[in-house]
Amino acid sequence: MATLPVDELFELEASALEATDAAGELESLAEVEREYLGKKGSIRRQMRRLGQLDQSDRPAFGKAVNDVATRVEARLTERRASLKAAEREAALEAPNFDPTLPGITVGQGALHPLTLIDWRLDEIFRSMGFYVLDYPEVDSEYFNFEGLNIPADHPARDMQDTFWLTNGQLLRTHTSAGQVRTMREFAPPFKAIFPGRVFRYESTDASHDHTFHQVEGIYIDREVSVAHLISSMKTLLSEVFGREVKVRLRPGYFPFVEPGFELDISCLVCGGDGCSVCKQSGWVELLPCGLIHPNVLRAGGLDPDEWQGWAFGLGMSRLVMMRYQIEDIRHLLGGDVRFWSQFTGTGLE
Ligand code: FA5
Repeated sequence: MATLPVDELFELEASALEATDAAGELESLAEVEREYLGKKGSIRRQMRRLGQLDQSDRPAFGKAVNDVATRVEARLTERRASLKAAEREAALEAPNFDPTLPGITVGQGALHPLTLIDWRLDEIFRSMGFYVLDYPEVDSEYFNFEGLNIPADHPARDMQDTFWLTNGQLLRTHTSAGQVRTMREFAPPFKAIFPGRVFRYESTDASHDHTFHQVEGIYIDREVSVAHLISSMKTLLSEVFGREVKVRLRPGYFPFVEPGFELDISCLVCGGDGCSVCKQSGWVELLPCGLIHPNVLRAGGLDPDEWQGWAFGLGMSRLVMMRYQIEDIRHLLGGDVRFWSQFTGTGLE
């Protein structure tokens, strides 16, 4: 070891330790670290001397350099901790720190009213034995129209102006696009709902948006009845509102149901007196429904002589408006957090 050039190494260690102890701030400490232990620092540079040593002396010298680096590193870490502690202490003692000031409050999040109603509907329908399903927003012409007994030249296509994609697919105009899919997926008898966003290429007003939410419901069994359909719809509404609500039933035309109905709700924004939501009529179209057309059952792979079904297409956005007395549908997807932070709860109470 006597032959090794360790004197300079130990001198370096002494000066590194001294500089470490002398550093009065974290910044100057970082400078010391760079100077001695950085890639080009003076301790690391000692390694370059290995090449000038006898082969037999190299391991011992290499170890000595590493030991020095470890000791200096340890002292730097110690010093860094004590400088940080001193910094904290100083900040607490500084005259501009007032520990009695209230902290920064973390705002409480809120669920969107659509989510509240969506969760509530899921709960109601699950309790009645329905599956809750999810189908794609981008769908084919077949599932959105053809399979629902609406061929290309059918005037009913104009009832729902469509956003077409360049690849021939479309943004579904209604959740009914899931009907044929469900029939192909599940063996009857079954009951299912599928909530989701739908899109229509139309201008907006207080009760119409181009993007809105519906919930489709479908029930397939050997025998189903209009009476059961209507009573299920009334149960659904009284569960959501927690009381009986005034509804009216009218005949409605949809190519995929026969007979078809329109179930309207007495407008809860104006109490039935007339407003911009109900177009001064006192009634809001909410829940079209009917018995599934035999052609749709066939498209779903079911024999209409053996199976029957009912379906409904609930305007969920409008239901939310009625439930919370929202006077313009465009608030729902307007993106203003102040709007939905007014709603509280989980929808399940
Ligand atoms: C349909 O979409 C049918 N698929 C419903 C259906 C399903 C009928 C199953 C029979 C059997 P309609 O276009 O009327 O129907 O829309 C259904 C509901 O969605 C309406 O009653 C209304 O509440 C809501 N709705 C329709 N257009 C809009 C819109 N632009 N903005 C907000 N809600 C709308």
